[in-house]
Amino acid sequence: MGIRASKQPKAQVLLLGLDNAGKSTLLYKLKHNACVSTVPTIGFNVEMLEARKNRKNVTLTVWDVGGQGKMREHWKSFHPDTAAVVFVVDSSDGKRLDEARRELENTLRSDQLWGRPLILLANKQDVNGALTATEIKDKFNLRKICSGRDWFVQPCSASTGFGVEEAFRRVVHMVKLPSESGAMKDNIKETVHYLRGNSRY
Ligand SMILES: Nc1nc2c(ncn2[C@@H]2O[C@H](COP(=O)(O)OP(=O)(O)OP(=O)(O)O)[C@@H](O)[C@H]2O)c(=O)[nH]1
Ligand SMILES: [Mg+2]
Repeated sequence: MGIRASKQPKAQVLLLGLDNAGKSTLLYKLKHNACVSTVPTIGFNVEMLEARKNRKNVTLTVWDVGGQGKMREHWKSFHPDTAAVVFVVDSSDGKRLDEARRELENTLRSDQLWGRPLILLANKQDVNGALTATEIKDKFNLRKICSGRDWFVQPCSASTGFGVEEAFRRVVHMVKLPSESGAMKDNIKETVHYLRGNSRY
């Protein structure tokens, strides 16, 4: 079983967004199909999720990195080997949309993320008055800032589960596997070791 699992294609997905956007809630909804109560992430969470792509089993390693200001300087440590970026936005917090857009723009400028697909999640759609996915797409000027890469905007609620399966299916569909995009390191232990050795948290 271990041998078969290690041969399975793997890809790394980076989950980013401002603090309080709902990244960790989403990660645990995907992993356990449960609404887990979270605390702000200092450092990162990581989970491996199984999926089917091109009639094969694949493993997605999803890195959920804390979004507080002091954590954002560490986001770039996670760029190498990322096959897809999922950026989570709190659609109910219109006051922080500009801040979220700026952070997304900074992230997409990274050479290490060149050509990687972006899935933007318009989260917290269960909150009354939340901006729609289309409104967020327009405010972020996604068509412009994502030129040269595949992108998609998915409305969802990590709390209720609305749109979460669709979001995951979209990530699986858009992510390029190492066999499609060149060799990528996929050893989780090595990556954790690298991150611990290169960060201050
Ligand atoms: N109403 C509603 N609340 C949500 C949703 N997703 C997350 N939350 C709440 O938003 C708060 C922050 O969620 P987290 O998942 O911890 O946010 P985060 O993006 O991981 O935040 P950091 O770890 O600080 O970067 C929690 O109180 C969640 O319960 C959602 O879809 N709807
Ligand atoms: Mg978190």
